Amino acid sequence: MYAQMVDTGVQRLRSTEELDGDERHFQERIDAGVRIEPEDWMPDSYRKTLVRQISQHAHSEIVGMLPEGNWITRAPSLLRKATLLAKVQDEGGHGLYLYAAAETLGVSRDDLIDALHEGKAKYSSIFNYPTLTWADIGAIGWLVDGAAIINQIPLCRCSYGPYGRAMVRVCKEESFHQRQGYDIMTVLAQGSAAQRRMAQDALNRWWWPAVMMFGPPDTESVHSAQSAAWRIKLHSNDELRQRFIDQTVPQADLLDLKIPDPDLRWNEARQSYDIGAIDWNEFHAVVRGDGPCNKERLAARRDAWDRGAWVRDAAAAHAEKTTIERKTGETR
Ligand code: BYC
Repeated sequence: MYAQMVDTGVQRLRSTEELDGDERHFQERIDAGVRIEPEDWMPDSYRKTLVRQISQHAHSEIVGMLPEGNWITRAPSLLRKATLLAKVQDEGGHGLYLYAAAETLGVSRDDLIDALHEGKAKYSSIFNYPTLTWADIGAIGWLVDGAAIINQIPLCRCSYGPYGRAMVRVCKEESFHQRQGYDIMTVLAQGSAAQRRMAQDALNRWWWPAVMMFGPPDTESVHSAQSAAWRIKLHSNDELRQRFIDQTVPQADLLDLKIPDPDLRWNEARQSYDIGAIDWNEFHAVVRGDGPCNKERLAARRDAWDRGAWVRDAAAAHAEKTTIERKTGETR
């Protein structure tokens, strides 16, 4: 089973009329568009749902540093290297805002990170694919950050204050990331025949995983109904996926690259693109841990954690020393 590893306690969606007391008052506040803040009363299942989603999101940001980090030493110019370094650093920052937002719900960052390292927590399927060429860095910025923006702009207006506020800054940075990716693709697409082939190959490999990033189809999305009622989700997985496709196909046309889907067609009646069948078996396999790079990604995260132990120890010792100095007025 690929879903509900975390039991959020939601059995079925109940209407406002079926709720009473605190729960009813809570739902009425949500329905009125009032933001929920950490000190407000909230149902335990709302808290658990947010911890699940925000921590998965945080893990995705820091695991997402790995495929791109792989190219920092091999970026083709100093400018590209500096830009990629800044982007990867931004993703680390996004992870930090999100872990901090999760902590406002009463969980500890150490516990969340342990769950990631023990393979109990999910992170986005997209980061289990390899970055084989420089064009993959362009494709990630263009497609993956492009998809992230479409998913995250509505989250800026979600019902939980700290999550929504974190998303405002994240989205601004993601739009810079998307542009740097599209710029890499533009240069390659206008370059030599070998560079054009490289750009097309990256699009071929990243297109379907990016389409899958939005999660299972609405008919199989176990959390959507309750998360929509709580205004954690403002649009369904399929709605956002369609928005991504409609936005991205013209961008591929502009690059004169071909989306790897023989069934892709403009649907005049719907004013949207129709696409071919998505291979959900591949999605489920990647989420289960059987993607091309799942093991490598977790091993890299555990290794980074172990090798960073001295930094955490030094920071803790420094904090302890300055607290004592502040209390006693003595310099040690
Ligand atoms: N990969 O009922 P559903 C980034 C799981 S960071 C893995 O629809 P929900 C970036 C889902 O967790 C991108 N698992 O769930 C970073 C659930 O399993 P559990 C990350 C997935 O939560 C660096 C089950 O499938 N963005 O962009 O209502 C560099 C059923 O799904 C995936 C976020 O995290 C997936 N793709 O909706 C560049 C955004 N999809 O928990 C870029 C915040 C679904 O029951 N998250 N699952 O075990 C969300 O918006 C929602 O959580 C989702 C899923 C739309 C992803």
